Amino acid sequence: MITVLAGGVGGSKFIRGLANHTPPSAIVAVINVGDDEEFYGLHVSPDLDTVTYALAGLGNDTAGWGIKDETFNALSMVKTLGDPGWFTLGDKDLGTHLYRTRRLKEGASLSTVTREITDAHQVSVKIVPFTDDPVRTKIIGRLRSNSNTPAEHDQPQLFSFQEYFVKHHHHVEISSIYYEGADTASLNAEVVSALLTCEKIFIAPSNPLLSVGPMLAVDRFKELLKKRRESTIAVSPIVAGAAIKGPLTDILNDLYGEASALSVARYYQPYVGTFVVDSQDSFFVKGIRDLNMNCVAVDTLMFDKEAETKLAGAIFEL
Ligand code: FO1
Repeated sequence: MITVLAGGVGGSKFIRGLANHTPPSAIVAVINVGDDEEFYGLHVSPDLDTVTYALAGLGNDTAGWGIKDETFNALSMVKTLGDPGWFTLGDKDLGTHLYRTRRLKEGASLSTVTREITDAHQVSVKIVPFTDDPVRTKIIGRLRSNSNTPAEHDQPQLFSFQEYFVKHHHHVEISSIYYEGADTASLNAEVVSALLTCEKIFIAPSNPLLSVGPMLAVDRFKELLKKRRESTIAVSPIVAGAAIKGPLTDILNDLYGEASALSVARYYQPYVGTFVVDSQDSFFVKGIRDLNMNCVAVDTLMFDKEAETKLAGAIFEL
């Protein structure tokens, strides 16, 4: 059995590739909940949904989130009624949030509801939230002048993850990231046993600070990962100094002054025994080995399903 730690887009492609190399039921995908937020009174779990839809063959692969061939009739009605509607929820996707919200209100845990949803879609990869407790990524920073909205304040503001990522298109100069709720969150029993008993732990090429950071903010999770460092392999989400998708380049530059595979390796150093960089970054291999990590360079860009499978195969052989 293998455990994969992942967030949204980078995670779902990587997991899909792994499922072509090992029985999907032997994969436990431990997924981020830091992006979860309530919209229109409904609990939305973007990373859990992105991975579920991708593995169920329902995902909108172009956008990287939501359901393909979607309509947005309900959203246009709430906009007519005056709601800003900046978070685009499709009609079929709303069905997921209606179901999840009802079940949570009935007292079911997020992991129970996630299992009901994945069973209904016949997804055999075990997709579990890393915690059933509310851990939420908060961004503290200032709106960049080149964002779509003029800078509102000189002082840093607090944004929810989705305000930062979607409402402001991550045009925010980040001064810090805070994982609200991480100090009191407990891990799922399933997550603890997966981390302790699995053969290997793979960290998908997801955004380390936004997708794995919330998990590392929970002390118990950190402890468990440190115990399994030699069996843990991470794939760099930064290739040739740029993120494949999303705001990681800006975040690393804002927080660490550089955006490179090396800066990601440093972030993972206490938890990861082997770091995989893209072949374009092979000159970092020596510097990363000096961090007491194994390091290999392979083609990590998952531009199509074949590349996804190839990357997963290369990781399995390590
Ligand atoms: N990302 C956007 O950039 N714009 C959106 O309007 C948007 C809506 C949305 C609805 C449901 C969902 O599950 C994800 C959605 N995302 C949207 C992506 C979301 O912001 C994720 O958190 C990111 O993919 C990062 O993981």
